[in-house]
Amino acid sequence: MKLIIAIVQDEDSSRLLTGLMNKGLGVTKLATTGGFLKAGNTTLLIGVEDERVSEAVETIEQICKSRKQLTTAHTNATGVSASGYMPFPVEVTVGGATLFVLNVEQFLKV
Ligand code: 2BA
Repeated sequence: MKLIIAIVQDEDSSRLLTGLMNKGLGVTKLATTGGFLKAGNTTLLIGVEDERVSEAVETIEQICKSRKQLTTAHTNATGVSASGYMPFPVEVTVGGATLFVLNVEQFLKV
C-alpha cells in the first residue's frame, strides 16, 4: 500500500475530492499553507493499493490546473525588501499538484 500526499490549490480541491471519492478511493483533506506564498492550499492524504497509484495520480493530473500567481516575496514587516529596495511583484506558476508517494508499513483501523 502507498500513501499519496498531494498538495493542491484550494480552487481544485473540491472537484478533486469528488473525483477521488467517485473512484472509491479513501481521502482526507487538510487545510494547509504554502511556505513560499504563505497562502492557503489543500493537502490530501490518499491511501491506495499499489496497483491503483497510477489511477489516483492520473485523476489528480486531470483535475489540478497550473495557475500563475503574483507575489512580493522576501520582504520584512515594513514591506521593504531585505536589500532596502521597495518590493516588486514576482510571477510564479503554482501547481497542478505536488505529490509525495510513500510506502505504508501498516494500515490499521482499530
Ligand atoms: P508555496 O510554498 O506557497 O509555493 C508556491 C509556488 O511558489 C510554487 O509552486 C513555486 O512555483 C513557487 N516557489 C516556491 N518556492 C520558491 C522559491 N524558493 N523560489 C521561487 N519560487 C518558489 P509549486 O511548486 O507548484 O508548489 C505548490 C505548493 O506545494 C507550495 O506552496 C508548497 O505548499 C508545496 N510544496 C512544493 N514543494 C514542496 C516540497 N519540496 N516540500 C513540501 N511542500 C512543497
